[in-house]
Amino acid sequence: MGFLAGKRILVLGVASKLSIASGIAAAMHREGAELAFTFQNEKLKGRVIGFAEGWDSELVYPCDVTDDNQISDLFSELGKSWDGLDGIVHCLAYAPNTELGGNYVDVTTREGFLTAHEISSYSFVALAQQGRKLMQGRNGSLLTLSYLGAMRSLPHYNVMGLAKASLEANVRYMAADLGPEGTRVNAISAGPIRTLAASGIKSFRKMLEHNAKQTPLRRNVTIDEVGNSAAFLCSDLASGISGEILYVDGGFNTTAMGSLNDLENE
Ligand code: NAD
Ligand code: 0WE
Repeated sequence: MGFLAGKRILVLGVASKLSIASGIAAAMHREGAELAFTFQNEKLKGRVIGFAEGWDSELVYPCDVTDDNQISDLFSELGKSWDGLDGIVHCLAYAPNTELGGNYVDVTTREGFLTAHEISSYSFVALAQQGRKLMQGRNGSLLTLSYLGAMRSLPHYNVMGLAKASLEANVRYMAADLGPEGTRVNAISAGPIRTLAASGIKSFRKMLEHNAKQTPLRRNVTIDEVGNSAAFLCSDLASGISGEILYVDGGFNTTAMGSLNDLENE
């Protein structure tokens, strides 16, 4: 029996087979969880329904997180099929493309800043608020996805770094408030992975190469590795973990100088 047997988990953020949310869903399905999914827009609806079928789920709902009504409708619809919910996986982020390239101080706009924070951070607490009743008293767990750009500056990540910093603080405040009713709240800070969200980013291929070379494990991580850690964090195996940011990055964040191999011509 899998370590998520009997758990009902809602996964937001599946857009393609490369999505981190897809790696998470696959691992959770393997471990016996029952899953439900959302799609951002009509363009993605058919695709998400198809993926859900592959993970034995017919529970697929619209949810653009910029729309309060879609968030509340999501949980009232889900409540018709499930009398309780054990987990919510928040696997989405967005900043306008024009914010993610060039000099941070020059390119950042009020509107881009607000959009990035609304979609990438506010949405996590908004979902917790609306999902709270279904999750109460089940020792459930909320999980979101972050990136090292929350803690350190790096080229082009720009306002998304601020939004991830906000998201990580969100994890700690939500953990403090939901802990007394048994709900845990955590984040995975994943290393860079080629997904749709990464495809439009300038020099992403170069960043992946650099990152692999400077990482203790000398490679980038996969959505399956993030998926396994996510399944663990949402399971009772992680019953003592809340308010935590778990790095799944091959150790990249732990070094100050990953490797000199390139310079020493080893
Ligand atoms: P992805 O493109 O596969 O997923 C991004 C998802 O965000 C899509 O499903 C999209 O529909 C959804 N989304 C965007 N705006 C939305 C909105 N308004 N309402 C609802 N959904 C919306 O890319 P991914 O890399 O799998 O990203 C998932 C998460 O992982 C993000 O939080 C991202 O910041 C994080 N992350 C990614 C990497 C990486 O290198 N790919 C590394 C660390 C963390
Ligand atoms: O969080 C992310 C990416 C999130 C993202 C991606 C896009 C591309 C398309 C948010 N908004 C948008 N908006 C779009 O229009 N990552 C952790 C992946 C990522 O993105 C980077 C990175 C890494 C790593 C951008 C610059 C530098 C590094």
